[in-house]
Amino acid sequence: MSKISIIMGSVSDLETVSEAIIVLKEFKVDFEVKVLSAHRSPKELVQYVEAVSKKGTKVFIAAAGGAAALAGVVAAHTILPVIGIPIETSNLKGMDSLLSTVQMPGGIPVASMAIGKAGARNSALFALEILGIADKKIQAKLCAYKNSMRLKIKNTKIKV
Ligand code: RP5
Repeated sequence: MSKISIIMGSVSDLETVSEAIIVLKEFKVDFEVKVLSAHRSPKELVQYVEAVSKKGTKVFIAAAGGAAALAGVVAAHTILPVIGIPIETSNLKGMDSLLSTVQMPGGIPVASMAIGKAGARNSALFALEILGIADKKIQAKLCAYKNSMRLKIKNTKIKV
């Protein structure tokens, strides 16, 4: 069973979610990806969340845009951590997705990331940080990842 379950509200979210998938592949951590919608396939969504919560999933990543209920509905049906990716939208630039994801009522937490691709990348890293608490190999890879970013900045030369 995959440790990370990624759910997106529509296949149109895949371009953004791919940023998370790239990171998880780089870290060689098992994950699975599903398209399930809080509004369009609510029964199937709940069945899936309940089933994988029992089978060994440790963290959910939920990506949705617009009136983005997905992460919140997932969180309502599990006690596992849920990380939300607010998808950038054409009408409101993802502010709709962000507010729908982040403004959860007390008692049902969702860890909302930033809007769009940066949020997707961070969702994977945040999931890895959660798994890393009990996995020294993941922690070591996270340290190497941060160090490579640090060196890239440190070694950046600009001509003025
Ligand atoms: C949301 O509605 C999805 O997560 C997607 O971001 C948005 C638009 O979906 P499509 O109309 O592209 O399928 O539920």
